[in-house]
Amino acid sequence: MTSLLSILLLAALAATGSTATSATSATEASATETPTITIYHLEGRRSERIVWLMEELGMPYELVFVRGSLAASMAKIREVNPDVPMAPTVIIGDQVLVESGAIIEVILNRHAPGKLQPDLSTEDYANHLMWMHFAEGSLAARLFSDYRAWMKEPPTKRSPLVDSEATVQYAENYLAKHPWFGGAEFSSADIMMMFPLNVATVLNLVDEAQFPHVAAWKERASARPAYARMLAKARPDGMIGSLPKLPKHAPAGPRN
Ligand SMILES: N[C@@H](CCC(=O)N[C@@H](CS)C(=O)NCC(=O)O)C(=O)O
Repeated sequence: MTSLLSILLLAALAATGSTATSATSATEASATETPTITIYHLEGRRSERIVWLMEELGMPYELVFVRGSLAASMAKIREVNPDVPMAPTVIIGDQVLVESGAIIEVILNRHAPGKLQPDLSTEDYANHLMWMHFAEGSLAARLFSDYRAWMKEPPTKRSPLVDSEATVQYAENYLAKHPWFGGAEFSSADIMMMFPLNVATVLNLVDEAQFPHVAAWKERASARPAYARMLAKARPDGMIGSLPKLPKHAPAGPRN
């Protein structure tokens, strides 16, 4: 991942020299007493998840990044999190946290009980939690390891192991039967899944046309007003410093 970000940062460095730190807050205030939540952000990256979450909840937050420069935004992250400078880095009160899924769970469980998670007793809850973890633990992990390998050497056949296509197919199969990754209702699992499912198609790890339910879900999720507010605040100039698309992914078909 470090070398990936180096590529990404180099691309960003070549792109622009704008330097404005943006601070923003959602329109509605949280009912509960919540410490200041500060999101250290890289445009177009996983820190969008926390911005989207806060916009869905209508809770206030501070957003820190340098518009148009991933390198300068990363320098801001390093100031508060020199050991593992990653986006998102979030400061809640005086606690510095990484891992988007854990950050989301802390915010929901402490400050927004009953919101964006199915009830604990339901089958949907177990699916929701599985997708919360699948997003990083299996999907993003497979996508970025295939990306690295296939950039070096274009694949000629599928791996017998669970690969990018298998992980996206698993999401497709679930969405064929459920509207959201939390089952019946939109939940924070949908927020977690958007980044890697965009990576999968934008970087050409899989063919978009093979996954119509994923495509329809992306449209539904990105039509939410909170998603549009997130984009306006967290990606004001669109995507910057993108990694190059893979020239070729593994051919579809059986994995053996
Ligand atoms: N599993 C972490 C991944 C965080 C992560 O790798 N973020 C990327 C940007 S999308 C990053 O900051 N990479 C910097 C690096 O790996 O050096 C999460 O979900 O928050």
